[in-house]
Amino acid sequence: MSVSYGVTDRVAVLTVNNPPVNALSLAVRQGLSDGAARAAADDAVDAVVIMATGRTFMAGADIREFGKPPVAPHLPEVIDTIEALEKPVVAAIHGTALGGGLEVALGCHYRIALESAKIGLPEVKLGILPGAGGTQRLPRVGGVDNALQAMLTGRHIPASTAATWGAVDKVLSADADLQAEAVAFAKDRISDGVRRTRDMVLDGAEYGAAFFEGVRASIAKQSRGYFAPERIIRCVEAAVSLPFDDGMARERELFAECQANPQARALQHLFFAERQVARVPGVTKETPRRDIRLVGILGAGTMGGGIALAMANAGIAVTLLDTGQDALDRGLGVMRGNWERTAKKGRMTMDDVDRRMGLITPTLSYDDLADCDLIIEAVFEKMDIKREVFARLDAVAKPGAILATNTSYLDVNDIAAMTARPDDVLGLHFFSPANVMRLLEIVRAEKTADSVLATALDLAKRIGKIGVVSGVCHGFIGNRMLGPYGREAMLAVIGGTEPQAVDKALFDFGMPMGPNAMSDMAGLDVGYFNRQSVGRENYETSAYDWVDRLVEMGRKGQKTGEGIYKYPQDGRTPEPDPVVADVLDAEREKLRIVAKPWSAEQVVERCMLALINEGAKILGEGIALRASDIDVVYINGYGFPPYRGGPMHYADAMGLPAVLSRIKALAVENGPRWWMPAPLLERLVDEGKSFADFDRENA
Ligand code: T1G
Repeated sequence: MSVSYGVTDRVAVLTVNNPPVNALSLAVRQGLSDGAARAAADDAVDAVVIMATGRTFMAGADIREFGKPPVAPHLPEVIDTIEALEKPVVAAIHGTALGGGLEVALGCHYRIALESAKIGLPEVKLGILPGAGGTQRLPRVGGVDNALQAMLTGRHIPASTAATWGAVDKVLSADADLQAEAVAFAKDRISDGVRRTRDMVLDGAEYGAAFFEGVRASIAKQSRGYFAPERIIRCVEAAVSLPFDDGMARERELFAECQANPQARALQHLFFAERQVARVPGVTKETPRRDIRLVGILGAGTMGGGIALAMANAGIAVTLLDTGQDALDRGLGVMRGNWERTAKKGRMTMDDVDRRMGLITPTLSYDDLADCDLIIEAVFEKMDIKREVFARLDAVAKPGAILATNTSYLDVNDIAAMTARPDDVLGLHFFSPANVMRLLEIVRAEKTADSVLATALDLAKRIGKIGVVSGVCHGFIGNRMLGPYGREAMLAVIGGTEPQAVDKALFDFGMPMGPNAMSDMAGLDVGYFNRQSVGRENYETSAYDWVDRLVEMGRKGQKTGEGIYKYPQDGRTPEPDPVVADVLDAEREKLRIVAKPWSAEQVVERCMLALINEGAKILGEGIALRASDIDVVYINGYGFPPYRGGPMHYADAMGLPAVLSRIKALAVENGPRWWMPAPLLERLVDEGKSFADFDRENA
């Protein structure tokens, strides 16, 4: 039974039961519609409560129904039925009332919530907008500004905040008996009668064109390239200027526009992709997990400090080891400074800062790691240093302790072999800043035990990260794909395209910044040493020799104030530098290259096809479990525009036959060395399949 009907003290209680999140499936919509009609006709009923069992009030429409023909009763009509009741209807909210779930609550005449509850309209994250009256009702009960912020960010709003808005009428203690409170509240409303949101008049006078232009300007940066935010604003413009039913009609038009846009499919693909990553062969609910109470971190520098921040933010105690007191003090100072800045923004208190600092125990001695359940090394990226560190860790760590390397590239099997416990070793590749970036590549070595992997997957969730499992190869998933992408960008430059033109092409595609600016930010010397370690025969020297010249001139990027760009303004804003143009001219002369700038389309095509082809190789080699995992890596670790779904979804949207045909053409134009099509790509095209098909068949 998706919606039960019971009567308590002349109050009908409609209870939704559709685990895991009480999504508004067809059965739930039908149950709510029938329950409302039954309550209307029931003479033993004077008021109605709508609530849900399990962990949350309805968390929205059933996303799994998207893409299928909609089936009546449609949610807007169900909500209209509820709102039209002549008996007061109270929504009793716990957990997260999101999307269509909140829209049901807004169609009720009153709303009460546990203080632990949250409300939200996160449809924008799915490339759509609230399509069951949320854009018309939330502005009416919660205020236009609040409603716009809620819908444009998709954030979850605590019940206490929603109450200040007027969107929630009463907030109960987290341990209150929600049903009993709701029944009592509903009885008290009988004398008040119904209060229909649709009848609330919005004074549009203060929300004129200038107001909405200000809203558009305020979101321009974070909504760059997105389709739905503009449509949400237009819905609210309708809410303040049209009668309710006309506003609803406008909402329906704009909802349909969003649903028809490829961004909706891309973002809905991403929603499920980010939940698929936790499905890993050999890991089930029954797989034993190890208790992680105390984490040891080697290295108090940028990475080690960031990882320590991430752990302490999740309430996990840390023993932070470095080789020198100065390094330790510096690291602790950076951590305290980070938290104090957060406190200054009002997102935590100074007591929180002290509590978090209290979780960090600095030390200079390996012996102090003896009680750690997990030890993560974030020391210099040199294999001989890693080997020495792991040999020492193996000697001090307790039995059953997990030993993890934060290496970005190096062979985790090789590192594990330095210990007598290879089954307790894996890679935990954090992305800098480690306390901010959501992606965590969990590198499964040949001997990594299932329990170790299961523990790492749970830990990722516990510290608010998305843990994607990778096999062992040079650069794992993300950095391995970054190679060909960067190669093509650098070939565009040496080929005659200005660095800023290359960067603009990819920025306009939706990347957060271009590869030249990104290289300057990471430090040109990082790539320089990496190329030195792999050897000239193993990379496209013509793409990088000009960059190496810059490094040898001491131009290492932002950290030296100049690299591919110069940074005279503020050390961060890139400006073209004629010195670099001269270096490029000299290199072109050496290579006998006649400068011929690439168009923006050529830059995007070659960088994307290189990315996709490498991704297909990674997938075909079993380094990545799914194409959608690769999408999750690239969106959460490298800023690939979410509204394009990730490189592999983007390839599916282009069509793999077209992708393969262009890669073959590039192989003819540029030689096969870098443009050999991935075998999996050729196989899928032969079989008429997509990367999504591959995932479905290998789920
Ligand atoms: N529909 C279908 N399945 C859903 C779902 C949904 N709305 N939300 C979650 N699931 C599944 C999810 O795939 C996973 O499945 C399981 O539930 C647990 O989710 C008309 C059109 C509610 C905050 O965008 O934000 O309403 O992997 O791992 O971390 O205007 O789920 O176990 O098989 O995320 O505790 C708007 C989306 C829809 C909310 C819980 N609503 N969900 O987080 O668990 S559009 C949303 C979430 C809409 C209306 C429009 C989160 C959560 P599996 P989980 P969680």
